[in-house]
Amino acid sequence: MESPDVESIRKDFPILSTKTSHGKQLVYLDSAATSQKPVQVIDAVSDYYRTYNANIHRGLYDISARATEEYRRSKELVAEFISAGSYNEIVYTRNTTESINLVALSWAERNMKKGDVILTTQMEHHSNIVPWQMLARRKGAVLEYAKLKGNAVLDMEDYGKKLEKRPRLVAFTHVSNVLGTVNDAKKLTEMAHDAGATVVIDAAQSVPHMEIDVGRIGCDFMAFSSHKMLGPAGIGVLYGKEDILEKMEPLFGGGDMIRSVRFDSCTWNELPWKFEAGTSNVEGGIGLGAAVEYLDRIGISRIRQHEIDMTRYALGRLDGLDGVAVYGIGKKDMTDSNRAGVVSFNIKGAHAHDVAEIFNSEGIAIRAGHHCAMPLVNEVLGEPSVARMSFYLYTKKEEVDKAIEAIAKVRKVLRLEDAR
Ligand code: C6P
Repeated sequence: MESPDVESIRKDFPILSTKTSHGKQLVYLDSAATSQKPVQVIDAVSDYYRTYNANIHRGLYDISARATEEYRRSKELVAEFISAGSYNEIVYTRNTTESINLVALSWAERNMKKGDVILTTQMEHHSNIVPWQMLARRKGAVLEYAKLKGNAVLDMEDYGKKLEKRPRLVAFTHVSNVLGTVNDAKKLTEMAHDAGATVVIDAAQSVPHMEIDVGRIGCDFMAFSSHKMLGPAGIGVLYGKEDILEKMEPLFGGGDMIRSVRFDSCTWNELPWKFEAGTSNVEGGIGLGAAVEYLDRIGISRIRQHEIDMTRYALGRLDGLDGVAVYGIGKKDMTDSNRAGVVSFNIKGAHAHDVAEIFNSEGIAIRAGHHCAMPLVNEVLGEPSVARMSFYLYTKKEEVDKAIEAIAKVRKVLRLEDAR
């Protein structure tokens, strides 16, 4: 597949030509935390504020009608992007976290009871652990974690064994934000359905980076965030199968989510509006729509291929570096389908926070810490923290090279030569 033209893509991202406080060219290797935004998204939000800022679903005048139409259109774009049946299945929330909590507080609250099992995995972000722990506490349900194999991939045998407990709900991440491991979402979903479970997929790290077809995967719910896919922060998506969303109760009550209200009763609005109480994040929706159009124009499969290339290149350059531990699937086991553009590492003798600070002095933005996956980082990998670089459509090989050079600088500054 033809690679995207990274140099011309980079011209769309104003931030990538800025310098950091150290006078260095910004090298942004933290797209798993949040992506940068192209001018097309910035302009779409600015255009809304400048030319048709109005509340939606309310005004009987031109600019409100236009805002309403653009907001609705963004849902159509998102629905098409993940091959949902229609935009009725696209509920806007604040982020992935809120989307998962919506499932926990609405669907699970009504459909789960004492003793029911919730199955998740050991490679989850806190967003896909804490809501289930809270639910388990409220309901007296039991939370189980499928183990990892070789600290890198899901142990399918253990997953299968835990499914024998016939969980009511299975919640797993499509891509780990620490290991970069890509789970086989379709297979995990099929197995969970065979065991009678409802399936929630945390797709925060997959929807921005790879082709997603919710119909093919077959999941019941999928959660993701706009800010990780070139769109604005403060808006996220909960995809839900229409028949399931229809049966669910709204989480919040108020304006816009109702059809009619009397002093003694009310009825709900149709999907997806029944889950969106109060004034919406209109600019967020419009920006997300522009982000999806941008991703579509470049082509998500080409973006995925570029990230595979960057990841292979980074793993190759890290391979064999003295005193550097790399987490997740290694270079020799990496295939075109099992790893995403997230590479976590540690330098022996250096705390990951020191590593990130020294990288910063070179203008390189990476993340260090537990990455909101404390059970995975602390209890499975046995590390207090890890450093992480992550890639996107605008990442260049030269930037990976700079990161590799920065590793040498870390060793020099911290005088680690003797620690080999
Ligand atoms: N991970 C990272 O640096 P929100 O914050 O709701 O937009 O996304 C939460 C979330 C859920 N699942 C996965 C797999 C994630 O990676 C994230 C966000 C960021 O890794 C911030 S902690």
